[in-house]
Amino acid sequence: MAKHEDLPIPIYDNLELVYGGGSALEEAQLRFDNLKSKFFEAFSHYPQVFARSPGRVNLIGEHIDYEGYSVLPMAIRQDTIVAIRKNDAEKVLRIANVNGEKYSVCTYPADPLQEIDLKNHKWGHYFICGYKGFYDYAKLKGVDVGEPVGLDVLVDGTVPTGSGLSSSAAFVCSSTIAIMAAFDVNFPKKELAQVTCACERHIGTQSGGMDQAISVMAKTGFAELIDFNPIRTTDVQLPAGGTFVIAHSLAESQKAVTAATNYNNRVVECRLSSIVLAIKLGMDPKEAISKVSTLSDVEGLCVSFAGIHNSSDPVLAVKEYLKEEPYTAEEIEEVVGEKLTSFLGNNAAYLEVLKAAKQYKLHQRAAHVYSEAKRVHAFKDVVSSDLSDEDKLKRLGDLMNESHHSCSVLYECSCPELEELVNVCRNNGALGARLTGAGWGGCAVALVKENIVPQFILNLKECFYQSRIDKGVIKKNDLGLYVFASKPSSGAAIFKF
Ligand code: NG1
Ligand code: MG
Repeated sequence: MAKHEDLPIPIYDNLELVYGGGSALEEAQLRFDNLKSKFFEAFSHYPQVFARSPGRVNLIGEHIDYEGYSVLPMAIRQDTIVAIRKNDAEKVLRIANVNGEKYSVCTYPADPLQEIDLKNHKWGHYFICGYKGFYDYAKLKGVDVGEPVGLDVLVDGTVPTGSGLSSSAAFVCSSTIAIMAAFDVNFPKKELAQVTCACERHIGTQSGGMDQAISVMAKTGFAELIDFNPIRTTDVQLPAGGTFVIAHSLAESQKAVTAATNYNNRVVECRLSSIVLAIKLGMDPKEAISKVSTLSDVEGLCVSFAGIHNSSDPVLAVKEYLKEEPYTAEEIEEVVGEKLTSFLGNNAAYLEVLKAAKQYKLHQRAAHVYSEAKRVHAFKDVVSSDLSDEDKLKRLGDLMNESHHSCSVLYECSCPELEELVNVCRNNGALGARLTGAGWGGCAVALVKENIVPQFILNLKECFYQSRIDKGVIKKNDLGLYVFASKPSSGAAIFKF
């Protein structure tokens, strides 16, 4: 039997298999009906096909996907649906949103080679990421999709934006898959995960592949351990009696806009720490620059380090060889024997980071990555151990707390609102709580015993959200959008009715 990740995206003629039954199904039906009629209003014809792809919550393994390490997310029920139709009349891409007040129509030429205007951020840019990705990939596979044509597109997203739940990946993946379906082609899931990861980088963030992988490959009822290079998934059945509650800190993190000082800055710091560490562990500087790009590339070298220290633990190598005080650019250049701009300069996003950065915290970032990578495997091991469910949940909670501490102190990707929220979760009975996604705002995820979930959510409302409702930050009626329990949901799908 073909493996799940080798299969193409499923094509359905009804909503049940994705949205289940009851009120969730009714809600989905309303969304699709609304998409259809608004599509007709906007473009005077009906959509040809729909694609949906979900957001995700990362349970553990933060900021390590781009360093080549495994992560453990699950898909959530909130998703992005893209309705699409080819339009031969004009070579224009028209991208509209059901929430037209917040997201006005974006138009682009039907040109797969167009560059995205990063200085002028628009929500429609994410569709263009998928558009470019589709054409790149079709070319790579030798699939003839003919001359570019116009596309009419209408988007409906329910993943809260800037919240660490991967609204961006849900949008990029559903766009790529919708375009693919409009051209009547379909590719294996694991290849699509790769394509969508690469094409989302057109938006400027030098991200790893976690979000797209889970959005494309998720299965109902399971979290997934995702390995990279090549992308593989392993189903993880979470212990009974525990529920993940997602809660928004109400600080929005606009990653595409703050990339140079936040997300991409950390990517560069990791790159630099991997090169410096490799050199300290005996690699020739020229070789290190050309061969080492992630901290996982260096892990093997720690085996020779083991000869002296009787341990191949990369965390110990970091302690031994990377000083705790931040490095200046000059200090790194002295170790490497080359200017930072000369070996990172071919990447425009990296250059922006170098311009903005005053110093580089190599020790702290590497210590986070190596310890977080271990926690992911510890999490998986606990799940498959023969401990009681009760003990498993307790251990998983501890690992989540340790992960948060590392993100907050070593990686410095938390913020005051997230710190407050994580503490409120723990003080109200969560077994563990941590920021999820890139951080600097967005959501926390808490592991909570199933039987206390309703009370837990009420307590969060009282202790964290009420003061913000009083100040008018959010509306009382919208609370359900900001704090909710989530079960592992299914991955991307195509609908043809
Ligand atoms: P969010 O913040 O959910 O977009 C980002 C990256 C991931 C991963 C996490 C941190 C993108 C598309 N995704 O997720 O690849 O690095 O941060 O673990 O930038
Ligand atoms: Mg994102």
